[in-house]
Amino acid sequence: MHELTRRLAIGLLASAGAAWLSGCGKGDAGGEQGGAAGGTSGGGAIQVGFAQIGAEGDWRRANSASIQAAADKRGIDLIFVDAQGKQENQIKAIRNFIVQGVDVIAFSPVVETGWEPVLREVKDAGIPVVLTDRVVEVSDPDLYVTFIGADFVEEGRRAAAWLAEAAGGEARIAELQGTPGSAPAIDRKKGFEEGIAQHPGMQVIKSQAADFTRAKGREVMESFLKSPEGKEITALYAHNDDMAIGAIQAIEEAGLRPGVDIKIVSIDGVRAAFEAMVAGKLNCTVECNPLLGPQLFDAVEAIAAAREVPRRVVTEAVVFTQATAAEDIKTRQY
Ligand code: GYE
Repeated sequence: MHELTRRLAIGLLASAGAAWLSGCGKGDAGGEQGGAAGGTSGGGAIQVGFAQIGAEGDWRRANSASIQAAADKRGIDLIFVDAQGKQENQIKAIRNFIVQGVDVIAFSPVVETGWEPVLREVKDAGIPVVLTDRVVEVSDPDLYVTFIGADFVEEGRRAAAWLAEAAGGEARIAELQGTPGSAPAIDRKKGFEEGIAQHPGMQVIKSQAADFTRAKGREVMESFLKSPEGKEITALYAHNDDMAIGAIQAIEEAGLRPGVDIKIVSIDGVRAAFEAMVAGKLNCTVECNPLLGPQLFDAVEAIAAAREVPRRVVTEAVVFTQATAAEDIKTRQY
């Protein structure tokens, strides 16, 4: 067991994290096989394995850049894996991190379910887990230390509240959902439905997954517009900006004016959304901050120093509209 692992072990035993070490020690699972990677971390730097979902859009790219920059700045030895949108790749990466004997494993789970077996292996190896951006659904709360990310249900509620106000409580809505089974798709749908439930004149008449990408957003919106109900659509709610931007193209191709004939609200607050608002094509975006690197490594460093870590760190949701977009864009960081 190298120095940091030992400190971690002592720290965790002294805190609520003791459960991780109840099985075999970390050294048993990965110590000997850790090879060069284990040695690096033994030199003093904290070694973190991060399994990213992929690079599906602007939000995700900003999120990855933030994590890599924060690791660099703090001298964290980061092993960053891009799982290309596949849960099986994330699970593979996590298993490799166990073999490498990293100090902390962090990841953004592509979907909510199906993590219990691999997280048990991580727990048995005595490695603490930090979730960023998306949460997992597990029966054992000790399978991760903390979850850092936004309240997606609240984002959905805010999108609904903005639309209800802007549309005077009357709208025939098309919804573009995120990746099926992902926390943001499930929760943003739920929050939005809650929000419009108070307005009988607001109804979702079309709803389909478009995987958080521009290409899919465009394709699905095109099919919505061509469907029998297409002409009735007065508003679009997209679970992220990228899908809204793809949909804007489909709306223009159909000879309609996005932002005017169809009011559009989406979530993320990426630069391209502000550009679309300045151009009058997107009406509103609810910010979901992807710059989670500093908070992730605050948690990692606290775990390594055996300090208390909050179970949940929530990032704020701010609503931005066309009214201030030209000013706001000047200070956007992503
Ligand atoms: O909204 C979307 C990305 O999990 C909050 O994932 C994240 C979402 C984000 O693909 O753009």
